Amino acid sequence: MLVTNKELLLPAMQKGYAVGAFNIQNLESLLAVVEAAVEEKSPVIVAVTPSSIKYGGLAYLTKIVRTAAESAPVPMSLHLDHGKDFETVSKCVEAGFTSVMIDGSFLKFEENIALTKRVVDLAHAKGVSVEAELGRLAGVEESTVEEREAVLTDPDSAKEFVEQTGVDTLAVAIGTSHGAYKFKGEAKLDFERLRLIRERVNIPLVLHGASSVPQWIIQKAVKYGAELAGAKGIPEEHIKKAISLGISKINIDTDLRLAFTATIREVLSTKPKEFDPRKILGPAKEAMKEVVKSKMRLFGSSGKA
Ligand code: TD3
Ligand code: ZN
Repeated sequence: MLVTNKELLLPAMQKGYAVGAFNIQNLESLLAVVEAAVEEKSPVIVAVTPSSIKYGGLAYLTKIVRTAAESAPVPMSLHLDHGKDFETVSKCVEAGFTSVMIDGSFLKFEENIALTKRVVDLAHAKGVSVEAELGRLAGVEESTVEEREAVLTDPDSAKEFVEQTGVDTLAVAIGTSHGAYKFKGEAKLDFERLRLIRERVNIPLVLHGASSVPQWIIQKAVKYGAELAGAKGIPEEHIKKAISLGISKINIDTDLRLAFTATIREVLSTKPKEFDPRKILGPAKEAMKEVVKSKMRLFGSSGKA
């Protein structure tokens, strides 16, 4: 069934588990996520970014996700991930998304509040949930430790931001980053900061950039020709700790991409005579599905549908 993020995340916050938001771009990735949720009896968030909308088309993606949700025996939402402006958000609300993120994290505090508030007014009028972001996810290459810390979410500002905007969920920055290269040295998250934010804010909190970049997938990809030297993610124990400290929604994209493309590489190089797309993308979808299922078990959402 099709629901909003708020409906998925309030029970998660109360019971202490997290719901995964998995990015999809095409039919195969959608099937992987939905089949995983059904097999795990897990609630799930299907996430679509503006660049995926550009790739797959808003109408196509909305229709396939809503079609899946309407017949699925588990609750699912269709969520816009990293909506950058009011126009993108309103198009998605209009198209039938049940949840939107407005990412004003690059704006000044007051401007982020103003933009988020406009989105909240629009979305709530249509029964759509809103996620906003305060603080920024620093990149690994371009920033020093000091620069990374400077952009993490300030707990007092988070409280003020939530009160002033009326947003449903808040993405916080505690040291994660997007992509396959999150840390040069040891993975480090600011758990004390998360604890302080949780003390001051009583809506579901969201962790972006949460992929673990499993070494076994990297090794498989490299075995079949990928170049991924230095890829490193968030250890699974850190994810568990973040959930215990109050994270209720966890975004995963990179691990799914890695699993999918490592398997495509494997099939193409072990079966050089194969040219049926279904025989190449099918195994890739299965590999992605296994990763989604393992995330659902890690997050504690398995069996919660
Ligand atoms: O919002 N997202 C997914 C889209 C970002 C582009 O990859 C995330 O926070 C996912 O983070 P990760 O760790 O999977 O890159
Ligand atoms: Zn993100």
